[in-house]
Amino acid sequence: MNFEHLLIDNNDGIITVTVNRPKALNALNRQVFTDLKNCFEQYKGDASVKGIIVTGAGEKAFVAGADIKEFDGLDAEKGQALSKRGQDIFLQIEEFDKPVIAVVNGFALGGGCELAMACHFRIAEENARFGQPEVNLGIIPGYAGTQRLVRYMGKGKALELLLTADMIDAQTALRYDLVNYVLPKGEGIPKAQKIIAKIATKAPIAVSETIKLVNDYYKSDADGFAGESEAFGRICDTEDFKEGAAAFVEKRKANFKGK
Ligand code: DAK
Repeated sequence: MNFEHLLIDNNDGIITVTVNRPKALNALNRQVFTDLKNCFEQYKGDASVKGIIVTGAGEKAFVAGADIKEFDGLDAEKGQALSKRGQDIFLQIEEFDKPVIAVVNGFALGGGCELAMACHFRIAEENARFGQPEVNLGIIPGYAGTQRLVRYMGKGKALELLLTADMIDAQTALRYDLVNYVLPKGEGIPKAQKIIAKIATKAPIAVSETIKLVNDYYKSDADGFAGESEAFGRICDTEDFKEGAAAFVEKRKANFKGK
């Protein structure tokens, strides 16, 4: 499938999705959302896919926010519907069954920071800048920024960023637990590829159940402890569990099949 604003690279099952509107600093217009939705739908359940890296095209930006030039003509009803649509698409990313890593290679502002936060974790390159500047525009985050920012850095730091609209640099994002690594420019994608390749050697069902359970931690209606026990039971019935245990005893590498 071709996408208007996404570049796709498939490197032995590690998919790099590059938001490609560099002249607008990769701002998220409606078509980018549609492309992201179709892209994650296409790869979900594809056994050949090991994981997805999300990044931005050009030298300056990961994604500099929602496309401000599309804000005209919004009213309460349209605004709520658009917010829900964006949240649902970002949830689709968060609930993807393989690892999704954001490589933040420049500005990640507003919707861009929200996109990065929907990924399972984040690698920042040195020029990364994070912020939720919505209050400058008279709005609030609409793609779950008020929720996910608090999860990563806690209430005090999140509120300071949300209310001041200040940007933080990559090192501060590391201190705030928003990113896992800060690397020199150009080293983010190789690092993400290495992590995804490592995860791809593990049992796929165990990986997808773990992602789901960790996501459940943040859902008020999910009983994570019960969910873990149920998933553990299901996993005991898998061929991969038998293979993993047998490989350990036989002192060899496990050959997992995702069954
Ligand atoms: N939208 C559209 N165009 C953008 C853009 C954006 N968010 N950010 C940058 N651009 C465009 C600029 O207009 C400029 O285009 P031309 O003028 O050349 O045509 C080009 O990208 C290069 O930008 P600059 O010339 O400004 O580049 P600088 O290096 O000087 O500055 C900057 C970089 C990132 C500091 C600056 O571009 C900037 O402040 N950009 C805006 C950042 C921002 O405020 N982003 C929006 C955050 S609020 C919603 C739900 C959620 C949201 C909205 C609605 N609904 C449910 C309806 C979320 C809102 C946000 O994301």
